[in-house]
Formats: sequence, structure tokens, C-alpha cells
Amino acid sequence: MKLKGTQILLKILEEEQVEIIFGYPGGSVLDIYDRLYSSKLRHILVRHEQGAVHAADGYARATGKVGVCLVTSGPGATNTVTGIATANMDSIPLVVFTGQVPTHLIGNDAFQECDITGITRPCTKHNFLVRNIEELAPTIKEAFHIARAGRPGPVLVDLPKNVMAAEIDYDPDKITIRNYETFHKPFPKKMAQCYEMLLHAKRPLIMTGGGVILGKAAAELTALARKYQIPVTGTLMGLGSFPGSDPLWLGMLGMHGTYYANMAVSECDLLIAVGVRFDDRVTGTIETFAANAQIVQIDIDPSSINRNIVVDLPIVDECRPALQIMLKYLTEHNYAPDKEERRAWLGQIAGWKEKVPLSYCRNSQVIKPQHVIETLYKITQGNVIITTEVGQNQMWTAQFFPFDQPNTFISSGGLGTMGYGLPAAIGVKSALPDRQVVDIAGDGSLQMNIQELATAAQYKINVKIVLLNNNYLGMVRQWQELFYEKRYSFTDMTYAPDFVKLAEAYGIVGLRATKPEEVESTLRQGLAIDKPVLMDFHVAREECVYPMVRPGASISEMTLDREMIN
Ligand SMILES: Cc1ncc(C[n+]2csc(CCOP(=O)(O)OP(=O)(O)O)c2C)c(N)n1
Repeated sequence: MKLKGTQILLKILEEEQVEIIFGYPGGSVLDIYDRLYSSKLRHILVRHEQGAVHAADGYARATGKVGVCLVTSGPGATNTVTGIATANMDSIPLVVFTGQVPTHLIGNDAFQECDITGITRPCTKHNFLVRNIEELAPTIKEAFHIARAGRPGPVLVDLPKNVMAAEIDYDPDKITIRNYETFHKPFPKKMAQCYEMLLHAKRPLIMTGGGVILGKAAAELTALARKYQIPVTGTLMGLGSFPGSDPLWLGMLGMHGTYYANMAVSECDLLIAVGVRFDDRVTGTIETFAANAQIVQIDIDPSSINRNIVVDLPIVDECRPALQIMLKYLTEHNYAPDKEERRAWLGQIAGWKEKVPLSYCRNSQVIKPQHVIETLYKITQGNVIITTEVGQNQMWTAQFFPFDQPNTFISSGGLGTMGYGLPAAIGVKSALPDRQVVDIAGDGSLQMNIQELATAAQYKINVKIVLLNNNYLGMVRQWQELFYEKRYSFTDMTYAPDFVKLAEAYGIVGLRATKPEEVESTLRQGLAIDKPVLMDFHVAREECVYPMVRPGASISEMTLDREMIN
């Protein structure tokens, strides 16, 4: 059957079971958009191409499927770069289709031409420029395969206009692509080593990361920890991979980790790190990180092993089968922790928890941002998917909202992209319309992609925005307070829109709370409305996120708030 390039693209999207395309049209993709006009594929028109990529990324994080977006050449393509880099840093599977000028004009500085494969080479898992119609179908298939396979990531496919207008015989059965699957053998020797290490460990600790969520290994990790009573800490990306309300959970470690998680890492004698890459925000000074421990690291990506932290036992495998094999091995070999030793270790951790719990001033006259987050948890009982922006709002969410399920905390970890949360929430909610989806935002970040309120309004994507409005670029202000003698250089955001009026201008609902006693009622009201709602909480302006590990310090050296120390 002879088909045009545009038809082949849409056919393969259907074959790949793509449910939603997030996109924005332009000259180079007009033919594709014309096909979409009469297609059953669902397309959501965003208001900025960065929003399209973050929405596809939110969709992918919430569903575990590949997120898809479509944009035009030149500025449309360059506007996707931040979104692509965000997904790349957090290993999120995306396929980003960009229009391109016709092949004979490539290299001519043609109108809206840009070398997007060159630009995105360092921030994609892989990218392609489709040079002729013969390459089109296998390239698109391969793009989806690469996005998913092994450690996932974003793949860009650049589609010149003339290639999409050309025709070719299309037979899906004849498409062959390279196989990128990695094959894993069980590692009996390594399991024996791990067993020995556990047998000798008096103070074991599990550290869980984003790889556990991406690798769908949360159940196995939880089983391992619970069966052998091993306490668990996690990275920002790992939140939700172990139940946040389980007593074995110590919260996040690292720069804004809990006192007890950071102390446990520093004092443990065995660290089993699963699906983590030991980011510098997590480790603090490398030399002193888990200095008393032997380290086991399980990761699908060999390049993550021994890159930042040298480990004693590397296991290169997908997290799920690796943990399954480990559980089986430990069961078959009747591993059981020494009861006294384990009681002593959990007791030591309980002591740290009691000495320095996460806390804040609870009888303040102004709204504390932590209070808003805790109240959100109380009202929803955690039955909500949270996206965040970047900065203090993100850290307080990580600290004060216990995530019990994987894929419910959706945040830009590696790149730390302000402006991520709103479009990501739109992506999540469009995939899972029956779930409550809340973007916890800072006023600076929210303004970076505020235009996406129109997308939410147009498609009735009823996301809720909980704006922790401190009229500052709060996290940067915090660093200026602590390290630059309160010289608040260009972080005051007092000149801001009236967010309630702005919400109304976009056709959504705006609510405001200015006093602590209004927090709960505002949240209840906002969550109950069947429309997108922006809730503007005027919070304590100069609140800081604590604990804080100063840059260059060990994670056991934390700056604490006086409120925290019992
Ligand atoms: C696109 C982008 N630009 C700059 C930064 C640097 N940065 C990190 S946190 C932050 C402040 C965020 O302010 P806001 O969104 O108001 O959140 P708050 O910290 O007050 O909760 C800035 C500017 C960033 N992470 N991303």
C-alpha cells in the first residue's frame, strides 16, 4: 500500500498505541497537522513548545509509557531543548518530532532552519534526521524502541517537509530495526557476595532512586526492606518507590534530606543503592559519603557505576529482576538479620528522628508553606499525583508530603527546571483524568510557563495549582541569606500579577488564602471544584528549607532550624 510520509507517521503512532500528542504547529509541519485534522489521534495544543515537552514528560512519568510531542522547525524545535534536557537528566522516555525544512535547503540558512539534531545531540538519548522516505518508518519505530529500552530517555526525530510529502509502499511487517535490548544473566557469585555482606552488616541501609520507579521495582524493593527490616532512604527521584508512611522510611537524603536519613547514611556499614546515580546534591563531599559502609550498587546503566562513588559490589541489571533474584537468594539461603543488632540500629535511627524531626513553627501568624503541604496531605490522604516546580516549593514537598506510591511525585530532579510543574501536571491529568493532580508551585517558576493555563482551560484539564507565593525566587534568596549576607540581588519578585485575577483572565478559578486559618478551607474548596483552579497562598516570605547541607560539606554536617531541635 502506497502511503505518504505524513500517513506513515500517524499509522506508526497508532501502532505504538500513542494516546496523546502534545504539540504546536508551524510551516514545516503543516502537512502533518493537516493529517491530524481528520485523524482520531488526540492532540493537545499547548501554548509554548517547552510546555509540550514537559506535558509529554509528565504523561510519561505518570503512566510509564512513551510521551510524544510534535513541533515545527527552527524556533519551534529550539523551544523544546529545555524540556528535552529535563527528560534526559531524569531518564524519561519521550519521542519528540520536529519539522525540518526540505532536504535540499538543509545547510542553506533557509527560513526557520536550524540544526536541531546538532543542538540536541548532547541532551538526547539519541536523535535522527530522516533523510529520505525509505528511512522514515524504521526510524520512527527505532525511536520508540530506543526511548524505552534499557535506561530510558528522550529521542528526537527531525522530519524534513519533502520527506513527509513523499510516498512509499508501507508494509509494517517488513520494517526491521536494530535490537538494543540488553540481556542479563543472573549473577550467582554476586548474590553470594551480597548475602555475605548482609550477613556481616550490623547497620544496613537501602538507598532507592528514580531507577526503581522507572524499572517498576518498587514492590520488590519494599518487600526486601520489610522482610529483613532494613531502613530505607531515597533520592528526590526515588520518592514513592518505598511507602513514605512506612516506619522504615527515613525520608530523602542529601542537601535538604532529613537529619536522620543523612546520619543513617553516614553511620551505616552497608549501603544497598538501587537505581541511583549518586548526584552531588545527594552525596555532599564525596570522600565522606557513606564513609563507614560497603556499597552495593544496582543499576541498568554501567556508566552510572563507579562514576561518582566507587562501590564495592556493582550489579549491572534492571532493578526489578536484580531485586527478585536477590530476594530469592536470600530466602533460599535463610538469611535472617541478627535481631539484637537490628533492634539496636533501628533504635539509633529512632533516636535521631526524635532528636531532630522535620518540623517548622506551627503557631505562626503567617501561612507557613510546610503547613499548606501537610494540610494537602491530610485532606487527600495522599491520594493525589503531585508535580512540583523547582526551588523551595519542591524541597518542602519532598520533605513534608509522604509519597506512598510510585509515579505520584513528578518533579524535575536532574536539571531542576523551573516552569516544569504546570505543563507536567497537564500531561499527567490528560493521561489520568480521574486522578486529582496538583502542581505545588513557587511564584517565580509558575510564571515561566504560566501560558499553559490556557491549555488547561481549553481542554478542561482540571489541574490544581497550589501556589506557595513568597514573592521571591525563594531558594536563591535562601542562599543569599545564608551565604551572601542577605544581599538579595535580583530575587525580589514583588512586582507580580494578581494571580487570582490572572486565573480568571484565563477562564479558570482563582482562590486566595492570606491567613493560616484559611489554608484548609481554601484547599478543600479548590480541590472540590471541577475546573482548573489556582490557589494563591501568601506564605511567610523568608522561610528557609532545613536541614541544609552547605555546598562542600559532608552530609552529616547539617545546618538546622532552631525549631527542629528537640
Ligand atoms: C529555568 C531556571 N532558571 C533558573 C533556575 C535557578 N533557580 C533555582 S530555584 C530558583 C528560585 C525559584 O523560585 P520560585 O519558583 O518562586 O520558588 P521558591 O523557591 O520560592 O519556592 C531559581 C531562580 C532554575 N532552576 N531554572
